[in-house]
Amino acid sequence: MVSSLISIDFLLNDFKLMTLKLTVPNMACSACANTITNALKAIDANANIQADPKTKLVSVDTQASETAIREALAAAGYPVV
Ligand SMILES: [Cu+2]
Repeated sequence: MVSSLISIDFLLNDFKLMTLKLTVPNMACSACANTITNALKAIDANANIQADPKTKLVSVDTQASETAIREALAAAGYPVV
């Protein structure tokens, strides 16, 4: 039936994971990395986050939009360049 096909397509799109790799120069130590991780978990509790103060890279597997992730980081004091 057409209606069930549409709802399945909607579900697949809704749960699509995206991997973001972002550079966050203000991340100086592991406490910064924890703050970043918590800020992103508040947006997407199921996100898989790796924040490395040495490389300044934050890798996020998330269903949230890149805009939402960037806004959360900026609000936490860690803007993305
Ligand atoms: Cu720090």
